[in-house]
Amino acid sequence: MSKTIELSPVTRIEGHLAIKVEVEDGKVAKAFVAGEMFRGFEKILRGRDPLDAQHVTQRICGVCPVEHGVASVLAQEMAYKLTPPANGFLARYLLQAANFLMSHITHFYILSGPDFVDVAMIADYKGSDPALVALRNWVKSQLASRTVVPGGPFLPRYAAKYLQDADANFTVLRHYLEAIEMRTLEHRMGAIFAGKLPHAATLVPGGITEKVTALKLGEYRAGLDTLRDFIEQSYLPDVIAVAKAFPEYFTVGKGCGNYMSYGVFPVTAGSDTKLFPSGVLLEGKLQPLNPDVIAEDVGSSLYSSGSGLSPYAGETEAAPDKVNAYSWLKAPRYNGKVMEVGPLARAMVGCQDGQNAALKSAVNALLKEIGREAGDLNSVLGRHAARALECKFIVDQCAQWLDQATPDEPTFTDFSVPESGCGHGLTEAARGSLGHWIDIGDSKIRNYQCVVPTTWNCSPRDDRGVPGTVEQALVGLPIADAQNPIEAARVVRSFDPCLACAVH
Ligand code: NFE
Ligand code: MG
Repeated sequence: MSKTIELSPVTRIEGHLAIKVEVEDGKVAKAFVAGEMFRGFEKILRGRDPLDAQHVTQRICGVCPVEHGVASVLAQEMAYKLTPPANGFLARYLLQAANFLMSHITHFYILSGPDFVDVAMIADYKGSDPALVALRNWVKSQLASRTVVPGGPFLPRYAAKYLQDADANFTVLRHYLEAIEMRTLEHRMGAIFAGKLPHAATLVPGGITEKVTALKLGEYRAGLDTLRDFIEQSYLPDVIAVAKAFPEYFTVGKGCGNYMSYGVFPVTAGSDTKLFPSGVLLEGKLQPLNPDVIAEDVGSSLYSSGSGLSPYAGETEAAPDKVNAYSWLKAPRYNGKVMEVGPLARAMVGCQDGQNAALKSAVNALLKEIGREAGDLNSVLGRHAARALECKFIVDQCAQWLDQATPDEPTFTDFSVPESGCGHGLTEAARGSLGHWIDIGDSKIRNYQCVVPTTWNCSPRDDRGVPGTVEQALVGLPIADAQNPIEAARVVRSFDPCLACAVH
């Protein structure tokens, strides 16, 4: 007998995501993933001064504003034929890196962690760690309260198998609390070059308006040392502990199997050699990225026109009553193919021969430690592992950029906005490939289109009826108890969706 399960909104992600799965014989037979909100940033931008774009688009999201700002200034630099000086590039990389680290650590501990950790066990904590004692007392007071959600944000929760060992749970819960402090630190480090965060005030085409001084570089370096310790001594070991405790999550949540990375984090200022290289892995074969074959379908999306258009020609006309459409996300495709983007995609592309040999050996070493094989990476826990490993590589790269920066040298190149021109800015955000496309006429924005990581991953069916990668990852998933569909929540959260971004 078939049964339909609807989750709306899915919690512990960003934004308004609904999933609907049809379960037959205990397994998902069909899945629909929908963004439930229209925002209209692409319409807001039309007719505005191009220099508004990096500020307006950062308001798409409070989680990855920096990456939207970076994508925007890259698009404008292409349109203005402009290259930043070395310090401008390096300060931007350090800012974007701080944002990646903030996003990944928050995702594992705050958003996904409670799917695996037995948070209720804290009520039985008998140790003397002051932070855990305070957490225990607070959870108990919440449980006794009649006026708020009992135990929130930890409880109520799905009945499921969580980490069994009490000490393992207490360890991860202690790190959950530390992760909140790391998040503050990462924002402070980013703000050294952003002026403030979220929403960097300093990003401009041609570089960055904040100065690079010895004091700023030293402050960033001090924060980096704390973060490196947390990543090496807490984050990676905790991901490994979860991976060993839930081996079944290396066999579910398989996405479409095609991976894309626009490439991010040049190893020196302006270099084409990137820590996470660009490329498209299509049916197991690596191809160079060709931005010209990116297009968006709207057959299943709540938009009225412009299916299959390149972003330069893209349109954003809302059609809330459109028949047979079910999502406010468009369906981006690469040469007509569904792509997975994000940390796993960056690892898959980066591990191909000729890309990043150090990343490949680190991925293999991690797989060996967990007792898994390369074929297991396309899974829920493969995504978590890729995210954690990526943090270690980013921290080490940051230390190199700090060495490369020259205090008090210029951070931006002056320019004027041309009367007409167009450009695209392709970068990677924490959740995957992010592109902004700008078309300028009469010195105003004629068209502005964003194609965003979660739009790729959470896309609805395209014009050929092919489901998006999260929809594909849900199909075949065993769901033991329709009242407690934690399996589906774990699959969806492994992609770290941000629906505010996806619908923009
Ligand atoms: Ni709103 Fe974002 C990231 C971007 S995801 S978080 O990372 O771009 O679609
Ligand atoms: Mg768009």
